[in-house]
Amino acid sequence: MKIVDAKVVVTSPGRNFVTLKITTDEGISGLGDATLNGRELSVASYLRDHVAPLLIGIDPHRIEDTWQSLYRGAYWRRGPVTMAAIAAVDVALWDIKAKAAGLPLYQLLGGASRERVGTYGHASGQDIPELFDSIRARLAEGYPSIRIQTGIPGLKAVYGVHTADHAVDGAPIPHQGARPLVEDWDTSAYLRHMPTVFEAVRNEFGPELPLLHDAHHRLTPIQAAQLGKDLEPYRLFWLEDCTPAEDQNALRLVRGHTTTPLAIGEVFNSLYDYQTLVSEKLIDYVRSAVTHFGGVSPLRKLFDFAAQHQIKSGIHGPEDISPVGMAAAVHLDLAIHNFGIQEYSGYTALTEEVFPHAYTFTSGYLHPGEAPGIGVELNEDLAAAHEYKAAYLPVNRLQDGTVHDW
Ligand code: GCO
Ligand code: MG
Repeated sequence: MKIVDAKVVVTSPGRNFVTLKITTDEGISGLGDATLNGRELSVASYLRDHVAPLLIGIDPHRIEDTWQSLYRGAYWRRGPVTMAAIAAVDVALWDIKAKAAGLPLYQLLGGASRERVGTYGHASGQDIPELFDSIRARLAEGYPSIRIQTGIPGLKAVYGVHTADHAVDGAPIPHQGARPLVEDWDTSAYLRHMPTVFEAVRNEFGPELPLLHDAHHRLTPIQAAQLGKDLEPYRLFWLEDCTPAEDQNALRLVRGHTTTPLAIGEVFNSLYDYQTLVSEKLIDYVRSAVTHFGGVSPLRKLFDFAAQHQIKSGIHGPEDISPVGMAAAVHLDLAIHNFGIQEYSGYTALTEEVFPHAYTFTSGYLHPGEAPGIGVELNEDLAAAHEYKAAYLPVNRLQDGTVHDW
């Protein structure tokens, strides 16, 4: 079999998605997700201008060799743009291999290790009553675990909370326009407020509901240690991205002070970003997405490395991973032994129409389905009818105007 075409499709059925479609001389084609929120066209160019020409004529079955040649052959290593592009190639080749074998991808990854994939959904509110309503809505949808985010008294717009500019579940929709939205931040107010939120939620919903929270990279190590300690009575499933993720050493200090489980890694794009974190057991969950980590091949290696240290998976699954990237994630989730949880907040009806898929979401649990490959199609006509729209993620500033991590 030989690759005869590699085409990049950029579409915006509500938000932007970048999809790679690889076609072979035997008529089998594969899809990969290359969406990098707020920087979509850079990945599209990297793929179109630098990667697609290298794919023509090669044997699509040689997944590892292709991955290594794209990674090592560029000389310039890692980075979100490069690794999202390589991820799209890797997933499209796995899709082709599994279709050629007539099997769903999870069978090629070792087969099912469980019956279904547990998820967490997003609940948020400007205040506690609104948060309670949102938690009740997620529970009614069947979610077994829930991430909670709230507004902070005195702040106008906070990450993860429903406002006019955020989706109903609190997932950030990049601001469509020439400049990013500016949000505001006050770490002391946040650190005072969050324990009161968890106390209220535990009082209302009891001790058993698994609760998660995302600090979105905003704390120093000592602040994160304090928050972890303050939240210990409420037994979180995880505290996510408590410090800016690129500083692996910061987690030593946090870990030394708290038993609150820690999750990190949605912005990582290579196994090397996890070397210290995993080998020193500084975290409990690895958060990388197939789409931003170079694909199924390297993410499988990360999970096997993490398993040796009793660390579990928690694949990043926001709405800015397309259904193609989500499907690849669900195949991995079903196959690996050290599965932890899958983030899932669903898609708009139009996105579902652009990407019809075999995976199912039933009462809080995902299953990849039995269609050969990753089980996702691309409706190219509908995709073409919804053109790319320039969009930015917000920028975060302290009240004196200083830029802070968003
Ligand atoms: C999450 C993430 C997302 C990111 C988004 C950025 O835990 O789901 O933090 O909400 O902010 O993916 O594009
Ligand atoms: Mg996050």
